Amino acid sequence: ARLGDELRAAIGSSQICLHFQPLYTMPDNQIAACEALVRWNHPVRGMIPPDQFIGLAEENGLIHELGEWVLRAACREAVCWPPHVKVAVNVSPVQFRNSRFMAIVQSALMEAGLVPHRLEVEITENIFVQNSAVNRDILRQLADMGCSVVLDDFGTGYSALSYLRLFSFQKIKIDRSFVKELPEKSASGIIQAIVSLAQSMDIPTTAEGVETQEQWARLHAMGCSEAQGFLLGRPEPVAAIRERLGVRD
Ligand code: G
Ligand code: G
Ligand code: MN
Ligand code: NA
Repeated sequence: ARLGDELRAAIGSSQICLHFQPLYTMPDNQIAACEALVRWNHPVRGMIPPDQFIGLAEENGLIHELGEWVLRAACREAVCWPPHVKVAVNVSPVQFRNSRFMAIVQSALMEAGLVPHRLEVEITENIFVQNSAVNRDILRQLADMGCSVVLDDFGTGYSALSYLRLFSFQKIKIDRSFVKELPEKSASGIIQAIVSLAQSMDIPTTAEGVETQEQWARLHAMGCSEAQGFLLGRPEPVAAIRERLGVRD
């Protein structure tokens, strides 16, 4: 409960900030997008990683406030970047339960002056677990607005393949747990199957967690569209990502 109270106070303060990690096109290595990853620099505990407070925020409802802050801050940052670079924002399925969710997205874009096609909304497969009619409707509305809807961490969650047909996605991110095992044979098989499935639906794929040149080469050979990972770029603070993008202040 204490950490929850501290999180409530931290949202909107300088303790919470965004880092960004680039997604590179394959094979020509251009930055296609940067993913916003939230950070909590706690005055006593130091840097708390998101997997230690996103779950808490989902439980106590603070994810609505935190998620709205992330969305607005990410859109404001992205307007400073070259216009071909998109911004990817992780959205918790819990945020979809807020009836104001679509209004918040629209307002974040408007306020920042960011065109909708520069926003990629990353959602995990957990989205399929509850209330799929409502969720499907929200994904459809996001896509109709011009945003990209991205299925994150694909292959780890609850998704049946049929969901890929029922929901519309503009991109699929292959979970890093598979990429990590490359070139091991069963991981190769799974990745190849995901890429082929996505290609058959005209959906591009991003491989997450690319750490070695060999992994990169294999993913390219398998037809992956984008790569993200420590080989290419770690999550970095705003100033570093601007420098990477050649933004002059
Ligand atoms: O940043 P890190 O590399 O440690 O991310 C760990 C996890 O936290 C990832 O699964 C990522 O998707 C999630 N995460 C990071 N930032 C956000 C955010 O702003 N909102 C949500 N819902 N999840 C996030
Ligand atoms: O689930 P999501 O993809 O949103 O999570 C992003 C998380 O993955 C962040 O915590 C980020 O630091 C981490 N990450 C990004 N690239 C790599 C990588 O190449 N290797 C490892 N081990 N983690 C990575
Ligand atoms: Mn993500
Ligand atoms: Na992911």
